[in-house]
Amino acid sequence: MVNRARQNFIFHGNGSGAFGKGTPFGAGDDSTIDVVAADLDGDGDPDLVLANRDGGANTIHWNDGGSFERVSGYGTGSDETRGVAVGDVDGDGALDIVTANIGESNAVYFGDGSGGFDRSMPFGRDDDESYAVHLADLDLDGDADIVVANVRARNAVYFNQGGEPPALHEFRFGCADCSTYGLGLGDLNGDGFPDIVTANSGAPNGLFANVTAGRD
Ligand SMILES: [Ca+2]
Ligand SMILES: [Ca+2]
Ligand SMILES: [Ca+2]
Ligand SMILES: [Ca+2]
Repeated sequence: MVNRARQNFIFHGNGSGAFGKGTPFGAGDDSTIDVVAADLDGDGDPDLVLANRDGGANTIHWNDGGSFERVSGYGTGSDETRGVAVGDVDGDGALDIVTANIGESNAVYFGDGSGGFDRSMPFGRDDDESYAVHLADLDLDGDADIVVANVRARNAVYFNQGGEPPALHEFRFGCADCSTYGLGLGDLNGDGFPDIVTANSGAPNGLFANVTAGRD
């Protein structure tokens, strides 16, 4: 559980639906707004990737036998990240981090598989305020595509065109004056292609059936 301007916690399940007393991690005043658990250094245990707001740098908390005290920063510090996703965007077998930002362009941080993230790539429009990001292979061509939720602008899918770094083809969807703060992806109509659900503020939520996949 991540908290804004308060301590984050891990609640360990006992396997039967109960969760014990939380174990704190991170600084007491972290303004964390999103977290993903994924094994970024390939040592077999999940690490924690945090998006921090209010001027805080984003952080990776490395799993050392259940302790998460070893921390690395990523991002620019002024990106004001609101959402984070993890997946293999460039298809090299190593997990990458994708951030949805409101202070700068969105970005992909390419992992080297052992915990390094030396290469990065901005994407999207400078003036988009992006609040959530998810990855899925929307066109079923074998690579991860990126879905971004925007506030006061249309949302966007970035179809992965391959290459190193990968070329991303932008496809906008949703209404221009809507504010989408959350996304869900899943195959809602059972045709095999992932569909998109948007959580909107001040407007009805949206369901976008995937009919563009495979057309470009
Ligand atoms: Ca790990
Ligand atoms: Ca990768
Ligand atoms: Ca794809
Ligand atoms: Ca579908």
